Amino acid sequence: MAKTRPQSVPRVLRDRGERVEAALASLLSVPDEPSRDLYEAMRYMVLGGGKRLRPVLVLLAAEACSGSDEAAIPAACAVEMVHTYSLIHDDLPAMDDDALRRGRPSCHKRFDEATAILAGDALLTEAFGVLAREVGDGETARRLAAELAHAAGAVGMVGGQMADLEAERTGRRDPDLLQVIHRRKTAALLTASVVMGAVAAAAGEHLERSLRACGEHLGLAFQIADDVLDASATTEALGKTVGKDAAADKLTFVTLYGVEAARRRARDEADRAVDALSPFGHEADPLRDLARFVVERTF
Ligand code: GRG
Repeated sequence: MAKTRPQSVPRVLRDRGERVEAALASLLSVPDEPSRDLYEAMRYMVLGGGKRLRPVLVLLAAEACSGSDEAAIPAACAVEMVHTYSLIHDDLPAMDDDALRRGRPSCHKRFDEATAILAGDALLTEAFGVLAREVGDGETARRLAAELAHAAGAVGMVGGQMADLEAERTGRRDPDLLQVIHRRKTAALLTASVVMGAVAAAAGEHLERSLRACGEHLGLAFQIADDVLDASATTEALGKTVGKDAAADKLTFVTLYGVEAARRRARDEADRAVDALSPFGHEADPLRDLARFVVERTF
């Protein structure tokens, strides 16, 4: 029998991404009540493009553990809601002050600042509502919520954003600080994505530990590649403003080590992410391919 050809990564992202998008559209249907504008803003950002990397990681990690997509979909949606909230708030004038996101006007430009703040708040809250309502088993829902809260909060993404702002204010240039910022601000949520896939699939401690290690390396690889793209890609290709790191003299792998060294480090982290998947068989191949893709991507 002819061997089935593996799907290319962009196709995996598109197929699984569409599944997640359909679930998100249904979870965020617009109610017939006064807060319609709020839902419009939430839907504008959540359903407005994006690579869907984090929710697809949830699904691929679950598949690597022989779990079903169906069981992992609520976790995938919750992660994408938290990620989208972070993008909305990151674009605000008090943060990165960016007018473009996912190839369209950012949320506060399309609506207004107050609506954007509230849309972000509502998405963050709704993410935990989805886990509480849509995950059948109570203990699994509790573990998913704990993992997501840890990754998104003060010791994770929000803490990383704070450290990033402080580095900008103080002008501190320190490789250790850079690692802390990248691990918290970006890698924490990517790590949570693969761990949540394992939890949704009831994979057990051993596989969960391997996926956590994979996520930590993949998360760092992703952010270093993002630093490289900011210095080398176009605004059209990325759908967000490029060249901001150099303009603001931000602390990144590129501003600290240069583009070529940053590329090498990103590839090294991606290799480590793949190595961490050694306990898995072929069912983890899409995850391995995605880890490699993260550093070779052009968007
Ligand atoms: C709470 C006021 C307040 C603000 C929070 C949490 C936060 C602000 C910011 C989070 C930090 C952040 C946005 C990190 C950037 C990580 C990153 C590279 C995002 C881009 O991810 P992609 O490329 O985006 O996967 P798409 O659009 O494809 O989903």
